[in-house]
Amino acid sequence: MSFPKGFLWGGATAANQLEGAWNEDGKGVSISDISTGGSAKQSKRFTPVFEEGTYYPSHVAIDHYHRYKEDIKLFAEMGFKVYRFSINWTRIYPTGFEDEPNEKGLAFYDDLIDECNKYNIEPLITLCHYEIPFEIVKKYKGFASRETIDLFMKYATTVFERYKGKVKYWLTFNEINNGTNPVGGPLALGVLGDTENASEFIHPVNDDPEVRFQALHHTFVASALAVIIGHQIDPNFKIGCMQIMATSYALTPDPKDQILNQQHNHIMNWFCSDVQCRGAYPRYMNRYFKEHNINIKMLPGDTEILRDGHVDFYTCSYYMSFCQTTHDNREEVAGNMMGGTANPYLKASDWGWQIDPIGLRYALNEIYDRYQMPIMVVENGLGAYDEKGEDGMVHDTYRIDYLRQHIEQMKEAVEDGVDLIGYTSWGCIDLVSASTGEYAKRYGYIYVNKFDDGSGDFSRERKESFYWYKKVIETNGEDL
Ligand code: BGP
Repeated sequence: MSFPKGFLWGGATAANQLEGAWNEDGKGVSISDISTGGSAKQSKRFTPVFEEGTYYPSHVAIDHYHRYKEDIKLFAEMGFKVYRFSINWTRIYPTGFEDEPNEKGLAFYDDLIDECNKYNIEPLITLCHYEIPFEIVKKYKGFASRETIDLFMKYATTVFERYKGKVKYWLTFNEINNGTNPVGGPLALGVLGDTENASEFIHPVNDDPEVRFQALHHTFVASALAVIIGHQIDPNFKIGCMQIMATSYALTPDPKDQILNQQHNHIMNWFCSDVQCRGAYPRYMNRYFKEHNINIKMLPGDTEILRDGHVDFYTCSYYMSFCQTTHDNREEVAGNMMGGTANPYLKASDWGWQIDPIGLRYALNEIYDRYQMPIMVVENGLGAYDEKGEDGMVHDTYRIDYLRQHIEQMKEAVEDGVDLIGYTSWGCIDLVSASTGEYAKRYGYIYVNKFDDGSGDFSRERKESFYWYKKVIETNGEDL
């Protein structure tokens, strides 16, 4: 039982969570730039206008913009075969509306990609990782307006043209299915809710399902057009979708729980990938739209675009699982912008995310049965408080345990016959958390000396997990 030869081992990040330099070299403001850090374990706070004296950790993040060479070198030392990162749309088109791209923004990614290629690290680029230009959000509510498709395509075409021949793997939208829920919609799709009541949540929630699902439709069309045009620009491009996969179980054998769970899975785990992998809306959405009074406006030609623009491979994040129940005695748990009922058989992380390695094997089997496409797990990991030991090193054995158990289950899935082609664990270097906006929730193999009170010199240090992951990659997952 082993991973296939050439398996793509690596790590994943997102521009808005590690680059910093949020307004340097012509960069514009993205939807992620307008949030402060929250307090640990809570959500970050949305600020519709920048507040004097307020600390926004993501604005400096881990200063990767100026330290990328050191970071890529460390990734190479671990033996990375692939590095997943995002291009920040607002470095290329600062407001989204410019006619010409910002050369300085492109120059940064030229250098970053060259640096990866220097070490034979395959770049895997996310086109939009919660980084919609804020001007597009203000003017159009992001993808709620059809106009945003063209703005996105202008950006996607620019980077495809620039990096043809140099980059093979692309993902269109990070965790697109986060748009199905009111809390995730703003970040994933730019559909901000009422900004006047914006103090409590990551972003003002959008609880109008019609707006969200219309925005999702536009995002599907944009994603499919990117696949079509990307393949025209470089036939060797492999362009994938990216979903949050959170395995969901019925809490009890009560058939009512089973049906509820099936319905939850349809909307949360399958709807977006069914459209993106199969190239058409799934039949169960007709009823859902009818019952929720949702009328999706589609233009002639959209059906063909979705059909022709199905993705080449499936990718997902996987951190946790949930249960669903119709019964009252449930204990609610929260995850990354989602929620569900607690599973009594599982333990949770410090942030309450329920840890479920077997749920990953289960999910990979389900995904592969459904699409028969190559799969990559492009996010997975344990957010934890790290403390340095007496020897000055972080001994993150808890992180190693989490990762080992998940990799073991991926191995099982490969043995089950799943075509798993790669694994990029999340936050391979410590960075700013998406849900809390803080440094305290760390995921990395590499410790970054930067803290939520603003102190720290950004220096990088190898954790115990660094050496462990190096060995995992060296042995292609044999020595865990
Ligand atoms: C995913 C996001 C990432 C990342 C990760 C961990 O949903 O794609 O951007 O942040 O979750 O989440 P958090 O940072 O909230 O712990």
